[in-house]
Amino acid sequence: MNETLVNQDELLKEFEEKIENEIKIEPRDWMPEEYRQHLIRQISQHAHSEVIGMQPEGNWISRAPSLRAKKILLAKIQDEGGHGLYLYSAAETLGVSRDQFIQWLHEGKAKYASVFNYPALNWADIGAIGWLVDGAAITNQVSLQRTSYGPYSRAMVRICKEESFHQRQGYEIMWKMMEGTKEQQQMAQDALNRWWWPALMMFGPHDSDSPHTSNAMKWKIKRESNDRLREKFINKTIPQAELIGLKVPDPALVKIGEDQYQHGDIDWTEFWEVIKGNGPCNQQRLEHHIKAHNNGSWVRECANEYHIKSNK
Ligand code: BYC
Repeated sequence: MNETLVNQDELLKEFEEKIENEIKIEPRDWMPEEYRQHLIRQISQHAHSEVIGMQPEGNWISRAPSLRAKKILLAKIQDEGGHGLYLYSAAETLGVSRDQFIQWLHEGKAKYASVFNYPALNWADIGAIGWLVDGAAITNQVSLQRTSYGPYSRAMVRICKEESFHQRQGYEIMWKMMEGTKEQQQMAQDALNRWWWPALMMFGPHDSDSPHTSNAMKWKIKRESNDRLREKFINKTIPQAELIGLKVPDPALVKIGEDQYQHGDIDWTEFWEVIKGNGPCNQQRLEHHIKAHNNGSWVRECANEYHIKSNK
């Protein structure tokens, strides 16, 4: 038998044993090309989501209702930028440069979470984003802390610590509004009505329609499926809504056990349309990112120049 083939078989066996035994795969370890490509796609999309996700909230920094609220929102958005950096760094260990990732984003070849293509219309939306969008993200990310690729897993551990604060600040905004005037209560309910379904869509299509789940579970990149995570999120969020007097906008929702719910149909046509670029804010989000990236070119040039000079 051909010597390289034998060697490939041995390397694959070693890789599979590591996965089986919960040993992390590290950047210099041998890995199947499909595993590497899978990670490049998922981690870079995750990084793009963090950075594009700064836009709907960034829009409200200058209009926050108090200095306290402004400081909290600023810190949260800054954290999201940091999450993007951890994730781009993790993705770069797979042999693709940051410039390439950004280029794929700008060319529309890389995705980012569909939820960020919806507008943040008023202050209650900032509450709903923190509570629901960060709440959905953390449900997924807690599970991803056990992902098989070392740099991704370590980035997730750091991100989760910050994300739980984000979820709480969003819930606090909703809670305060529910203690306020009738109008404020209506704003909070309206924000929940608009963000509930896009938040459920963050977990991706049903398992039966998810082309990547099978490999992701086999290689332990994902530790729980899209539907399982969505279920977990729903089960913990509905009691939180009820506690402050909000009603989840799902007429088909059924309680099937202690903190266990079955949800109504998700509008998958809307999901795929948003992913294809036809959501309310897709064009705006991408154009803004391109503009900000181009405006920042002088910073990158200066940093490179400094780096070259300081290494001479
Ligand atoms: N949005 O086979 P599937 C944050 C795509 S930011 C867009 O199930 P997979 C925050 C999917 O990519 C944190 N696209 O895929 C920041 C695939 O298309 P491609 C956000 C989606 O990868 C600022 C196709 O549909 N979290 O917290 O097994 C402010 C088939 O899907 C979506 C992450 O990014 C979607 N929702 O599972 C506030 C989590 N869903 O790639 C908050 C990291 C599916 O073949 N990512 N697609 O062209 C993941 O965990 C997984 O990639 C997903 C999808 C669960 C999203």
